[in-house]
Amino acid sequence: MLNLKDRAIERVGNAGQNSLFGNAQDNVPKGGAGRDTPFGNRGNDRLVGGKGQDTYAFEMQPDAETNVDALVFRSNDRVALSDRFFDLEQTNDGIGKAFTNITTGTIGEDSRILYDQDTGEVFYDTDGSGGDDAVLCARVAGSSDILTADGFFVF
Ligand SMILES: [Ca+2]
Ligand SMILES: [Ca+2]
Ligand SMILES: [Ca+2]
Repeated sequence: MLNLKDRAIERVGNAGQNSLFGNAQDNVPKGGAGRDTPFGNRGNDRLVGGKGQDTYAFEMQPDAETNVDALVFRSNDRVALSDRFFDLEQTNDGIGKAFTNITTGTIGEDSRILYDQDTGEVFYDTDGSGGDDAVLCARVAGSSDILTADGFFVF
């Protein structure tokens, strides 16, 4: 494990499995080869998994101004959502009905994670089709692969 909490510098993993921790600044953790888990922490981070099946962790309070991370996705990468800040249930199908692709689908009462396929934006919506606004959490960059419910899990 590389623990890199101190400064807003680039964090770089090696060929093994790395957990890379950012801090409250805007960080660019880079996993390199291997199955990595970049954690941005607060700040508008750029998370780069690199080669291998990587996991992008959403482990802090969503905030559309101070915590929107760019996820440099490659195919088969996944997103992990902390149950401290995301009120979601793990299902056999990732997060199941809580996931809605708003480019192709309609927001329902169970929708929590909204994905705009055209812009790559990912939002958290605490009440789906209810009146509360969705909060921008991340932008997916680097892959034209389309996110689906089973690309997410809760931890
Ligand atoms: Ca962040
Ligand atoms: Ca950060
Ligand atoms: Ca990697």
